[in-house]
Amino acid sequence: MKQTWYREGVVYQIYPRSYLDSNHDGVGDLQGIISKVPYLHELGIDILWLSPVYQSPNDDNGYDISDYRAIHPDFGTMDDMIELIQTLHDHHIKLIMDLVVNHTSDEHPWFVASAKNDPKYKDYYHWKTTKSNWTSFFGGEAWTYHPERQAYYLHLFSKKQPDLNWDNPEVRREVKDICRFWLDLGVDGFRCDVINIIAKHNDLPKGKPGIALVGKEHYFNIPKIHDYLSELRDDVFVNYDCFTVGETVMISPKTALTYIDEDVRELDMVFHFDHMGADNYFVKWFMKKFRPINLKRPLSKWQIMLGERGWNTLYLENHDQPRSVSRFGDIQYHYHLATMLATMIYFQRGTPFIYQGQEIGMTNASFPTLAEYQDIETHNIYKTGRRLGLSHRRMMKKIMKMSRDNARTPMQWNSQTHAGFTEATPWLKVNPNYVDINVENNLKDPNSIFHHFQHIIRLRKAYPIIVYGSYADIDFHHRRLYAYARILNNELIEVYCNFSNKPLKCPHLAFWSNDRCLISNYPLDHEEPYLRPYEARVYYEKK
Ligand code: TEU
Repeated sequence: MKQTWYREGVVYQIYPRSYLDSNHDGVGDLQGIISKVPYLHELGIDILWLSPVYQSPNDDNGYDISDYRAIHPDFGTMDDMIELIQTLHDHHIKLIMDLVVNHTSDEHPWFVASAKNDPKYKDYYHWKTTKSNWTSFFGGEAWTYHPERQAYYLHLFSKKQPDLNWDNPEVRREVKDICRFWLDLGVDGFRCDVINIIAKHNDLPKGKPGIALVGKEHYFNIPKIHDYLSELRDDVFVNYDCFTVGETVMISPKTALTYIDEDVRELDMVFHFDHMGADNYFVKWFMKKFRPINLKRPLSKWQIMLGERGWNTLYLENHDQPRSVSRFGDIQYHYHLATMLATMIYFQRGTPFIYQGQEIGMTNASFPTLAEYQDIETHNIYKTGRRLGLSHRRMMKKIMKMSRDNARTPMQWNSQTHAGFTEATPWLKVNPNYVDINVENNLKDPNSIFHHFQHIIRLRKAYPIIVYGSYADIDFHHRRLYAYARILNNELIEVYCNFSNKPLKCPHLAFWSNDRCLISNYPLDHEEPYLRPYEARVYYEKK
């Protein structure tokens, strides 16, 4: 497979509201991020993905954009943005922006004009005089009546996020202009928000009745999406040294290849969500007990199915998902669990994505009262659940485990007030465990989670086999062991992870000697072929 910087690079995602507040208003900002570029450089990352910093009424924390070419004053100014790009590039770090173009804010001038039936903008969105039965990702109906236009408009997310009409060539022209604007400013690519649902069936017909996302068959991966994305690629992306990663919801590897196959390349890689279903029935609010096999099965499937045809993204967390250490194992083994999970995922084939705070093992905040949550999805789902007759207690249990705010609490820099994130009142409460779990402690301790992440990143740079080697499972049906091999020419890597809080007998280890071990999360002080709780080991051999 062709070698490219975005395959070899490690990406770090920043949720700007929660990174670092430099001007004491309780909200993270661009100057805060700029001051931490040396920290990112020390960690060793190559690419930064910035969640939205554009002008927005913040109904969905910036995923509702009202001006694609302006920075929200909460975050700073365009000059700050230019300074950030420059500072990152000076440290050899590239930048990708969040491209949110399935919808805009209802306060975007296009929508305001569209609602007035302005001839230029009237077809920028999806309008209907009668609503259908489609439901929204955030719970509730996907259509809202607009009195001015006397019609319903479609919104697959909140009612302040009307969906753009991609059938309109003017909408596509606007999106291309926005992409060029940012690429010309020096950004190196985009993370494309919910990109596999931007195309909608022409007539927006009635959806098949179901419990979640009624109407989805009329917009998930429908054929014309490929016309839109190939147009974007040919008219914009091929002219720049940039890359795109699509956020593609509910997608199989086979369908993913229709976007990312080497011969198609409408997108360079996609995020899938199959492994995010390891503790739920694919709608996160329908929770079930976590079983390692339910994480291993989808991860392995994607490794094998994409094979030499497509490129994987490797992630366990982002701003929409609960913290991985609170989800995928026994948190009593915090250090070993966090480092085992990182070893398990980042030695696979693909581009690693680290979400802010994951490198120090940040955990779910699990706030016990609804008022402590800010997220619109959390509040909407609470209302929907209560309307369906679920008790307050039951809903809070779900929210404490699955709310997106679990991953959005401020970054924990040190053990001072508000974790060093702000001197004001933070927009979302800090997780009280910041006293122990923070960057300062991690940097001091040579055996910290941070240093384990740093070590993995260095190894990925030193051993191309970790990036480009092929993948094969070892002992696939084992329920507590996740083991796999990577192979490139005459080189071999084997990864062994104990996904349990008990010692695990692992006869394979007998074939390896300690001096072949590249990285582990326990001292290598015993010869017995077993793995300790949440132990991870990686061996390397060149024939
Ligand atoms: O997320 C899309 C998406 O599928 C999520 O809404 C998901 O269903 C939910 O977060 C699971 O809890 C993207 C963004 O990442 C998210 O932050 C936005 O809210 C959403 O699009 C709308 O732009």
